[in-house]
Amino acid sequence: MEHPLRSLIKVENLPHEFCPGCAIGQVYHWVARAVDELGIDMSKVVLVSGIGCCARGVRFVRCDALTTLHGRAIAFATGIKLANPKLTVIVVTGDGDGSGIGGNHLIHAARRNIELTVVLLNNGVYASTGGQLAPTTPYGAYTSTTPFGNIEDPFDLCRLLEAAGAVYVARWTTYHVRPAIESIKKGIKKNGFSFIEIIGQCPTYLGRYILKLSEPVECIDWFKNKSVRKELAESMSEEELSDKIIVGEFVDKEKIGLVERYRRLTEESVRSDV
Ligand SMILES: Cc1ncc(C[n+]2csc(CCOP(=O)(O)OP(=O)(O)O)c2C)c(N)n1
Ligand code: SF4
Repeated sequence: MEHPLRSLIKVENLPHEFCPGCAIGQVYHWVARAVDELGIDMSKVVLVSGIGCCARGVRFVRCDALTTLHGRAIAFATGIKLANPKLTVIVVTGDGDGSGIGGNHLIHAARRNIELTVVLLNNGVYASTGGQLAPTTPYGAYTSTTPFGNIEDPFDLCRLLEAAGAVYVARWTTYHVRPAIESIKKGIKKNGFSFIEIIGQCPTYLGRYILKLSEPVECIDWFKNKSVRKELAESMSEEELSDKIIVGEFVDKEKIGLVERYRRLTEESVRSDV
C-alpha cells in the first residue's frame, strides 16, 4: 500500500536531519494537508522559508520551494506574490527567523496586508544554532545564553500581528492537530495577510533544557495541559493566565489586500490615460 502522504511529500528527498519527535514534520505535514484539503493544485503553491531548523523543511513538500536568507522569507514571498498573484504563497518560518531577525518584515507585511500566509513554528529558542535565547523565550527560562534564567519578557506574536493589521491570526500547539489545519486552511483562503502560530516541541532544547522533559510526547502533553481557549481566557485573571498558552483565533476580518489594491490602482491609471 502506498503511504497516504506520498502525493504530498517529496519522499525522494528523505532522509531528513531533524531530531526524533521534532515538531517540524508536523507543521509541514499540516501545511501540505491544508493545501490538499482545499483542493489547490500543488503546482500553484510556493513555500518560502528563511534559515533555521524549521526553514529546512520546505524541501519535503511536493511543491515549488525557496529557502532564502535568515529572516528574509517574507521579502522574497512578497516579490513572488506581486509577480504572480495567481500563486498561493506560504511562508513557513521559525520564531527566531520570523520574529527575531525577520520581525520587522513580519509586522510590515501585516500592515501592508499582502496576500501571504505565514505559518510560524514557535519552539521558544534558536534551535539550529544551539538553543539560544529568542524573542519568544519564556521569562525565567534557562537557555544556552541565559544560564541564570531569562530576564526578558517574550513577544506575544499573535497580539503583535493583530496590532500590525493581519486579517487572520490564530495560535495553536502541536496538540491541536485539527484546529491548526483548519486555521491554515482559513489563512490560505483569506484575501490578505494571515498568521498562524504553532507552539511546537524542540525536544532537544525546549524540551530538555527549558521544560525539563525528556520525551517529545511529554512536551505535547505539557502544551495540552497549559493551553486555554481564548474564549475561556477572557474570564480569567492575568495571574491565572501567567503560565498558560492562550489558543484560538484572535482575528478573522476582511480587508482589501495589497495585490488587489495594486491591481485596482494600475487599472485606474490605465483608464485615466485613455
Ligand atoms: C544573518 C544571519 N544571522 C545569524 C545567522 C545564524 N542563525 C542561523 S539559524 C538562526 C536561528 C534560527 O532560529 P529559529 O528561526 O527559531 O529556527 P529553529 O532553528 O528554532 O527552527 C540563527 C541565529 C544566520 N544564518 N544569518
Ligand atoms: S534541534 Fe530542535 S528544532 Fe532542530 S531539529 Fe532538533 S528538535 Fe527540531
